[in-house]
Amino acid sequence: MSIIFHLDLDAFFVSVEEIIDPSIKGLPVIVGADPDSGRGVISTCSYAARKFGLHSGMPIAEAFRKCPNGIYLRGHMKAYSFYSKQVKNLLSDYAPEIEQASIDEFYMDFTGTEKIYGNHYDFAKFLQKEIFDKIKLPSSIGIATNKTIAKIASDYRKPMGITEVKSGKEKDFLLPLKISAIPGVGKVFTRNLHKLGIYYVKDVFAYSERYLESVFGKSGKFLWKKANGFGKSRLNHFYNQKSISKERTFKEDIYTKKYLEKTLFKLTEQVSQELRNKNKIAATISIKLRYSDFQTFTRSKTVNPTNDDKIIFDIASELLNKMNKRRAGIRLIGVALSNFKDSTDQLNLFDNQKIIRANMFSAVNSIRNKFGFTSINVGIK
Ligand code: TTP
Ligand code: MG
Repeated sequence: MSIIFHLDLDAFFVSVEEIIDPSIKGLPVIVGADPDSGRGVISTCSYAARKFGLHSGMPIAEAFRKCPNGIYLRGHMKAYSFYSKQVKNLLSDYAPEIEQASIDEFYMDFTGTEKIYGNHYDFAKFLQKEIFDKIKLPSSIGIATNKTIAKIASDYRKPMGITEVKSGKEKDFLLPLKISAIPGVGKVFTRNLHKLGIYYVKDVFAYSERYLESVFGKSGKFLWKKANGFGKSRLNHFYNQKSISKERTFKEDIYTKKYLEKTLFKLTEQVSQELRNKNKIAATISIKLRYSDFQTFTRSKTVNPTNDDKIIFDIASELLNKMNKRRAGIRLIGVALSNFKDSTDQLNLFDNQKIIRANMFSAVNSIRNKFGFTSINVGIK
């Protein structure tokens, strides 16, 4: 049985703004678009602002009507990334395995750690206090046997909450919750579920799995599984220590395919270089895309293990083309390599082409290690 913690920072952007300017603590603070512009939405707002009915994604003009005396800030993206890294570093000191799921949320696998850290609830309290004392950020933690329940649990009692759902109690915990508490059940799905009289998780059981699937397809099946307390326990390898990853956040949303491919090319060059420095070859190539509305997707492909820039880039761009079907702008792109083997396993001695490429890359590596990454460019297109 697994033990997964999900830690989510409370009102994250606002909490960072409160570190930058402590005089705004406790006030209705809104980070997002400029209300004078009349366009754009709230990124997030303080709990004091939430009392006025404000929330992430609300049009800024509506927010201003509801809360004209709020403090409206545009935000400091660099500071948010900096604090996010601080939190990750601190958690990495304790968590054997960690997956960062967004800028302010982390899954950690603490299976089998009771002997080292004591009971899970007290340890979660300790972690929460460490982050608050050392980084000055409030957070909430959910503890459960899988990722889905842990995420729902971290959201259950916010801010500065800790919720533990013991093994076997998953369904009891879920039944009284609103259907929208299930991650992935968005606005439109919620509205459609209301039409069937499904307002709470317990209402799902008025219908059979087959019926829900017949009405909603895959989403119906997904809903049934989640309502029954099922979820994954394995952390996503995109972020764990057994992978090499690089990502880039754009200042402006990107719509041009060419520019995305160029960025992807640079990133694959960098991860491949790091891979070769470690004398490894990787079998799994993953890419990650975040759209302007913060929806984030990853996709992976497993192939014959390689450390060859060209092969890695070709697979990464194939994944990109398969994935990028939406019209929305792209805010972030990332690439990760995982599933490593030692590079000595790789070469078939009779494969001359491979040996030539391997020798070339080894030469490129030593030049780059000596003179810096940009000292040499390898054309692979
Ligand atoms: P959340 O964790 O969803 O929100 P939060 O941390 O502000 O508040 P909570 O206490 O409920 O966890 O998102 C983390 C950050 O991501 C948030 O501070 C701002 C940003 N964000 C957006 O920019 N737009 C959005 O629509 C959402 C949901 C978040
Ligand atoms: Mg949060």
